Amino acid sequence: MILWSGLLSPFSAKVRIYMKERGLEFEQKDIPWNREKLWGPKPDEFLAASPRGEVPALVDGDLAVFDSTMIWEYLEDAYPDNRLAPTLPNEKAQCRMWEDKADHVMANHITTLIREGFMKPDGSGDQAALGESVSALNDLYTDLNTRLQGSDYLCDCYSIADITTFMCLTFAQTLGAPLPSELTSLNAWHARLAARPVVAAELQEILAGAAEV
Ligand SMILES: N[C@@H](CCC(=O)N[C@@H](CS)C(=O)NCC(=O)O)C(=O)O
Repeated sequence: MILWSGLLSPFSAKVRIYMKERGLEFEQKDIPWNREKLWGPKPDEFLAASPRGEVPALVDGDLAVFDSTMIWEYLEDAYPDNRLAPTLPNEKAQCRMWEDKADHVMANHITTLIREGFMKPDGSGDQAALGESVSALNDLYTDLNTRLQGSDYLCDCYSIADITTFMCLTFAQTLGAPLPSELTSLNAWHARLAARPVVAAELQEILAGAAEV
């Protein structure tokens, strides 16, 4: 399988971790990112697999799948051993909702932190928008902490919901929305995930890549 990814894309990191945790082998082809041109250049071969021009996209034989969620759902169906998503309907629905909250709510706030903070390090960014996003992320951290009280993971097993949320939370943390220390269940969960060998290796690569942009 070929995985079109971006080293600094949380959506790509989520799929890389997911596939490595499951022992699914793939060739990684990265689309570069820089502050001036953002994502690109994008080769035709990539655009053929990803009609939105977004990473990640997966090519498995004749099939091209775009969007991180569609990718892991496909992989759960096509390669059912050693799953990383619950199968019971209730747990599966909850897992998908936590994943969606990270992908769509947390990620939107991260975009604001990147656009108004990281890209404008001289303080010229929209400070009100930054403040709103940090505050919304803190509310989400509190929800996550409540969910994790008495549980090691967001669902009934280590799952794609944990991986997705972990990646968003880690990006948010480094971009100006740190984890409050009083949210002990959330901090313990974060440390638990960061200690997983696959996750730790991925984080090291991302940090090294981030230092170069
Ligand atoms: N919903 C998509 C979002 C993917 C996405 O937004 N990818 C960004 C990188 S983090 C991208 O490729 N952007 C391309 C561009 O802006 O040109 C997913 O889950 O895969």
